[in-house]
Amino acid sequence: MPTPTPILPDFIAQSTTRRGFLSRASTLLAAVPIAEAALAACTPSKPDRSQASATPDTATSSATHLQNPDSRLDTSLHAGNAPPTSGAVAPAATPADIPFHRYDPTLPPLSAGRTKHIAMTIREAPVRINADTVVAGWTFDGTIPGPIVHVRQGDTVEFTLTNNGSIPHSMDFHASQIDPKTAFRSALPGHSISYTFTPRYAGAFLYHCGTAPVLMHIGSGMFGAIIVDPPTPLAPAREFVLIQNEFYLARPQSGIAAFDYNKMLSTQPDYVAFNGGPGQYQIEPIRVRRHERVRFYVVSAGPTHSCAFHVVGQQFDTVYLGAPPGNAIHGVQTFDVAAGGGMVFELQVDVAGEFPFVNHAFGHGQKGAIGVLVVEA
Ligand SMILES: [Cu+2]
Repeated sequence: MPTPTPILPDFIAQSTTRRGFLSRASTLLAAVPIAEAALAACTPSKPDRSQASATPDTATSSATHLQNPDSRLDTSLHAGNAPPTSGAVAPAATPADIPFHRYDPTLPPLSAGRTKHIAMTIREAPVRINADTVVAGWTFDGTIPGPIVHVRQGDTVEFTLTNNGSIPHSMDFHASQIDPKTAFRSALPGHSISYTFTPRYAGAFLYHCGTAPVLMHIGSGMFGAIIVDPPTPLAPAREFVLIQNEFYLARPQSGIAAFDYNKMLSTQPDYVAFNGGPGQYQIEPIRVRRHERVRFYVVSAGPTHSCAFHVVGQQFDTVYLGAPPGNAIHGVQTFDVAAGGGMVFELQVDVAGEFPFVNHAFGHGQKGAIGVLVVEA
């Protein structure tokens, strides 16, 4: 285990209001290089061009003059200015009181109407990822991953992000095609940003915080999936979303593990998980019935590794390489979903049994990227 290092909660109390943040900022930045790096990455050297064309922030002050951060700063950090360890914030909490919540993998139904109003709130929250481990998450809506978003190709998605955290954050929807400097700009604590997009392609897409260092923000829990249906619905199926991610953890302080940025750079995770809980679907499997069509939307959040998705004892009758229903290939044993990518897998099981679904890159499967599909007669 690494040498323990200071965690931000030593400097940040429970309050995450903008006023509280600003009053603490100078002390915080003097003591915590990574927070400084994150803030510096989000502070423009020129006036914010996004103000002219983007939906204005809901709060008004000079603090709103933010521009999209530049993820090239990841490289500069690696080159010599790497932070000591974690950039995560461990909120005040008693780990024993934090229950484990199984992340429901079921694709939520489409809501009515062609305009989808999606709102998320960024919160620093302790999250239990298994029986032994509570992490100091940076979250969308308090969970890792954030909520599953389900829309249709051609919908108008009106998105609002409210930052109740202590440093700037942002949102990058891979289902959008949009000017990232405008839409994916960072929101300071206490502020909101809004933008609108129309998904042009169906499929399984990642969303994530895009504030630099992106590695740290995704690595600290800021990711999720947006599922886009094609105009003509696919065949009826039991539909599940699996988002793979890695956890790189520092030694727990008071029972809560912060995230370890240098470990993220090393790309050797402590855990790899589907939907934020290593092995959670071994403990409580996904259940379907014989002959039901099963559709997995598999998204690799990373921050670094891909997912060689495989179901033991089965083959996928269909894998969509791109937007379904096109680009289908058939009779597939394993297919790799790249970090930052998403793909759609289908199978139909005609025998009852227990079928593990795994990342067949077993160094990652062994670290928790494994679950069980129970097929009942
Ligand atoms: Cu973030």
